Amino acid sequence: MSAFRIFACAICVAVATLIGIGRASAEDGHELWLRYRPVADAATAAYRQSASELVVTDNSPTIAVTQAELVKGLSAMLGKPLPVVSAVTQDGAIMLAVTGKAKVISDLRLPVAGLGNEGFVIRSATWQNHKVTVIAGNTDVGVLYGAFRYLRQIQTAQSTANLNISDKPRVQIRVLNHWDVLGRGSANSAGQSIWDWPKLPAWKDPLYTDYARANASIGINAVVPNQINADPVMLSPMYLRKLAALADVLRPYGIKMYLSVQVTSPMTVGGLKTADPLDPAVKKWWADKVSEIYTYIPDFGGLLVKADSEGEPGPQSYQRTQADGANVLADALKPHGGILFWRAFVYSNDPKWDRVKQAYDTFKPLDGKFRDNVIVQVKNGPLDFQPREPFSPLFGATPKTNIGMEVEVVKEYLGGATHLFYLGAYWEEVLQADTYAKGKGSTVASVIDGSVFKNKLTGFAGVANIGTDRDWCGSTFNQANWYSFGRLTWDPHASARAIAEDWAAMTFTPDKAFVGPVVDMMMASREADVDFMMPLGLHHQFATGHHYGPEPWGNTAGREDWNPVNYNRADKDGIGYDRTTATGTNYAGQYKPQVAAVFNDLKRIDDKDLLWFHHVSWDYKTKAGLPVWDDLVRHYDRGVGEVVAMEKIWAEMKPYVDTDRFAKTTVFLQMQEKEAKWWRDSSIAYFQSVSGRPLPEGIAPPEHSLDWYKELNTSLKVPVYPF
Ligand code: BDP
Repeated sequence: MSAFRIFACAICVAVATLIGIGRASAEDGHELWLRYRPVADAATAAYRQSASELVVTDNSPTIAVTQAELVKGLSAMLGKPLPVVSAVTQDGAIMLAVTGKAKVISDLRLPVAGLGNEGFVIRSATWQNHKVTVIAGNTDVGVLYGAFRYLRQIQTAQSTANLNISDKPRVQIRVLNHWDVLGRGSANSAGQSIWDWPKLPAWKDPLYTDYARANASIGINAVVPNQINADPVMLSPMYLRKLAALADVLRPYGIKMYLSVQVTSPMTVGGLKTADPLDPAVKKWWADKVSEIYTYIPDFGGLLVKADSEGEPGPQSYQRTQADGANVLADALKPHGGILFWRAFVYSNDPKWDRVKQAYDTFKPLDGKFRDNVIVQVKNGPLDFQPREPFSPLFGATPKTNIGMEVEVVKEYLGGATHLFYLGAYWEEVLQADTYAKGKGSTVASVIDGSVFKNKLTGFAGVANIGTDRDWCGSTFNQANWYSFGRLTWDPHASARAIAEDWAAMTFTPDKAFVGPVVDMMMASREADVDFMMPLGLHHQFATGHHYGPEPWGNTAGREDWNPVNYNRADKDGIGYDRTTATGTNYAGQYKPQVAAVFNDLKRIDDKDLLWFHHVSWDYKTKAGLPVWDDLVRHYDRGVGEVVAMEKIWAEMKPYVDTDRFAKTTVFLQMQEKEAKWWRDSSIAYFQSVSGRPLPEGIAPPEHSLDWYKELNTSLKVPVYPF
């Protein structure tokens, strides 16, 4: 390029910047909600007044990363480098203060006593004749969380004057489960694994640091990096070294390393003849192996186990209980302060056994039998991350067992990367559901935060949706699911709408004209997918081969526990799965009487749960006053309409969004509309073929024949967009 052209280009850029062209410049989403774009001009002066310098007197690795984050964020947002000093020199100083190390905490009598190890106080005050803002915690990790909270204040256009914020997590272990396979692939649509195992421990990809920052900013403090169907090689010294290197990167951010293991490891790794949990040699093997892990990672968090499920071996093979299986590992972890997550996702494919009853039937009788360092990890619903499930009846059923919740942050069954589906709205519905475990108000949130049964140990796990895509999650709106997961693990009682508002402001712009409509769209997005996928309580209607797209006709010999027809139970007379106490499988009876009474009673049950609990005739009138056939078809159709409505809202947001992220979301919504039609039309075609009913008035016939949709599914071997 000639000197003249370079000069001319420079002028163009300068002019463009001056007149504002390029303000909505291209972004690839990699910065997530930590973009730290300059605040609106009018607000800068006030923010600068309370952020003139950063006072740091401690030099732990966590304080170092806290300092780096504040310098990065505040300098960028306020358009002025933030000086770091070791004592207050002017008004507007921000002070980082750890209990026992900073006099300012006792001088100002900051209320740190009840904050625990991870809480913080942010207080505006006058100290040594200067106006200051103190970010204080009992530990440096508390201060780190406080720093992110302070940054959020500016990112969401809130004032930083007169601050008096105090917060602490309500759940202890807030963990991401990466279902990543070792070859860098990922099960369940989360993209390629971010863990570059082949190059660890020598090469620590900078991506890990950004990953840790993002997690710390939303309170996540634990990570299981490997597949739930665990590869035993993870327990080898070679992989433990890799794991230790990763743990070193995550540690300053308050994140502990956990590991998923198979119960047969004593055989596959240790060469023993059995993995019977009560065998003394097996006990010793686990104790030794766990001690070995701690030599690599002294603050190792603990283990996660999937047993007796989907081909994974477990204690049942030795006629032992789940508690026997768990306790041998818990005992091995106990001397080191380690925790065991033992999953309740246990089921067999015996067609006589209603699959949704199995976890409760297996675990309820074992209440009180698990060691105190065990958390039984229960999926939010009793089946498998479907668009809507009633909350698992295990929540609230076991007063003497630590129960943690597991959700899928990855949208394995919910449209993969593309659909705009804000899971915060889904999880809030589950968390706010009342178990009646100790009378009214015993919500699932109160069970898992330990308040209902006074548990000393609490946990909340999410299956990560994070991969090597530039935007981490495959789509910008999937980032909202990572974000809201973290925030809900910190406070399961929090409002999904308020979290979405913060996310939208930080990820795009705090402009109310943007945040308002976008958050409305996010909150409505959940019901849209329920409507076009599985309305009125239908469940497990996806293609069983790859979990993507509809297959209500699916019926493979020998897989009664997976077959969609076994769940919709549609025939010429009616539809729905009878799980009532009087005439069905009595799954409803696993809930407390106040809850069971509603689910059992056609008069009281909400339409949204109808076909989960009842088999009704096609003429049965729903609460909407329509025959169930008509109502079903209208829901499918409404779902498509809801996606079209989202497309319209998004189109109006163009002035607020950079070109690339705007374009990607636009295309994804178009894809979602096509898929919504696919779900609607193929489901209507199938149920019409079974019921023989005419289409309700005003509903257009399916675009293709049922055979066409069946043919499409046979050609889809993996989850791919087929249009
Ligand atoms: C199912 C997933 C499968 C997991 C299983 C689990 O499709 O890959 O292994 O859940 O939770 O939904 O273990």
